[in-house]
Amino acid sequence: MKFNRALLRKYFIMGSQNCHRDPNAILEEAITAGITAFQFREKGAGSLRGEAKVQLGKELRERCRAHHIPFFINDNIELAAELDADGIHVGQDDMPVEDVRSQFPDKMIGLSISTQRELDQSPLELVDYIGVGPIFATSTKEDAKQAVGLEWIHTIRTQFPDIPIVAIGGIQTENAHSVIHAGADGVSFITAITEAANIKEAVEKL
Ligand code: TZP
Ligand code: MG
Repeated sequence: MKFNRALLRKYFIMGSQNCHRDPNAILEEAITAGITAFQFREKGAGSLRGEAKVQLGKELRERCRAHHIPFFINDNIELAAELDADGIHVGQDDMPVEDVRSQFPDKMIGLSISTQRELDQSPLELVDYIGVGPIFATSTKEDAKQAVGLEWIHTIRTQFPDIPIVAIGGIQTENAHSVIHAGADGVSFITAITEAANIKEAVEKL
């Protein structure tokens, strides 16, 4: 699948540890409601391991394939290969982007950027998009850094007018538009959907 910045607009991230009910049902509802990309992030307290993780990944992967929704894997290179993911998202402490790109010349690659130093030192020419944040405070990621605020999006956009940017961290229906207004191509979110009373309404507002 070829990268297109429009796919960043409503980028849903989820693992079973984020779900109070069947992850397959949540993803199906989110797809029907209009998400533009999905990332499988099975990680942290309560997450699945081993074969159970692979099995859930396969189910979610096939669900995305059936609806032509790009399927990303967080971090895990082996799993991205095994599930034939469309893309992979890596953080600054994961496998170096150079290695990910040489292993996956044709997959979409996203890289997290939280500081000016990371922005200056990362091989941006090798990635399809950058994930920036946490924009707002979040308790979803156990080791999340301090919130960087909307200004950070504006700062990056000024330095790199064309780079595809998806923002993350504390993004909810009420603040998503401020993020787009600040210059992001899209918003990524976990609890805005996994905790939503009405997924259809939430995706529409995001
Ligand atoms: N990376 C930075 S913040 C975050 C990740 C994975 C968690 C985002 O979760 P939420 O519920 O959308 O704030
Ligand atoms: Mg990581």
